[in-house]
Amino acid sequence: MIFKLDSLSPMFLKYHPLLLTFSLFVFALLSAPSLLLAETYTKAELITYLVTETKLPQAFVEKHIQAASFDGSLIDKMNTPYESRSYAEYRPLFVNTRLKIKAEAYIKEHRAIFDEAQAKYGVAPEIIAAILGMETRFGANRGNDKVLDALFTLSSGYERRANFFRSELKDFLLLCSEEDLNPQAVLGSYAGAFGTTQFIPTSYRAYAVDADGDGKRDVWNTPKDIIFSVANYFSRHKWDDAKPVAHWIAKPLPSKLVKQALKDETREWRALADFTKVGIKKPNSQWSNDDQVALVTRKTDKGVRTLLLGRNFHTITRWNRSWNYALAATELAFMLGNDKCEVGK
Ligand SMILES: [Ca+2]
Repeated sequence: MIFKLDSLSPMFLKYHPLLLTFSLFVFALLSAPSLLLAETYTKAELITYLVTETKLPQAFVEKHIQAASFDGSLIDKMNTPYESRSYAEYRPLFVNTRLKIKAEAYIKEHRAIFDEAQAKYGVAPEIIAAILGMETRFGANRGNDKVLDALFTLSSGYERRANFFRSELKDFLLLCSEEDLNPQAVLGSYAGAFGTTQFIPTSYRAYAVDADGDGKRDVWNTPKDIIFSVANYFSRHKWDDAKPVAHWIAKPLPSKLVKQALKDETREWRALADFTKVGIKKPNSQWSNDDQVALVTRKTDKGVRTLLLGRNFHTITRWNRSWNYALAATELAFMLGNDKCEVGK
């Protein structure tokens, strides 16, 4: 259900919209006749673009794009995501006993698969289960919007990210062709994510795994494909089971290094030892002096607090860029018994 972003760099996001529009305009001039000012194209132009980019048969692209409907309510949903809530509001949606019980049952039911995935990819069952629980409650809530309509709508009417979603639409048609799916029949979230894993098309094409070897990467109903696909994604984004994720710390003493680190947020990583030298205490024995860490401050219901982040936190934000999401996933994994995921109070 939750929107993922893994193909745009943070720098891209920092561009001012005007600058972005301008650079797209320049790019459009340089690469004419392809269309780039997304909000202005017609279905016919979109079909031409998609046929050129995908090399799929014109008839296939035309049939499905002509059937795609624009749904303005999806754009409203994009503009009010769960992730923009405060952590105090967001946390209880996922860090709760109900989801913990579901996750424990899911791990128990698929214990052998989880163990195999951990041996192969080095990703613990608790973090995979936390992700699947948060995404879809283990497949119970995979979304009821047509992915085709969602991606068509966002690629033509969600100005801020239109080009991103048009590229996802391209990959969606490709994956439907590759996996022999009817594009008009695939349901998912309002942001075009689908399956128990809620992959967007580019992530599916890059990271989904056919773990049971039946020739299909079934992220909807095959537990082994689902669990291995998440494990593969985390492994490819450098998850390390041996390392902690994040921990609340006492407000650090002001120092040049801390000021710089907070200014950089996660853009520069430093050894924990650099911070312990200026008075920051190691949260617990899960952390080592040579861990690569970053500091962030966040507004919480307990005021502005400082969070020590490890590289694993960054890995979760590659799955979903929301820090609310990443912190809740970490807390849920801790509730499931993964001591590396302790974030403190
Ligand atoms: Ca399979």
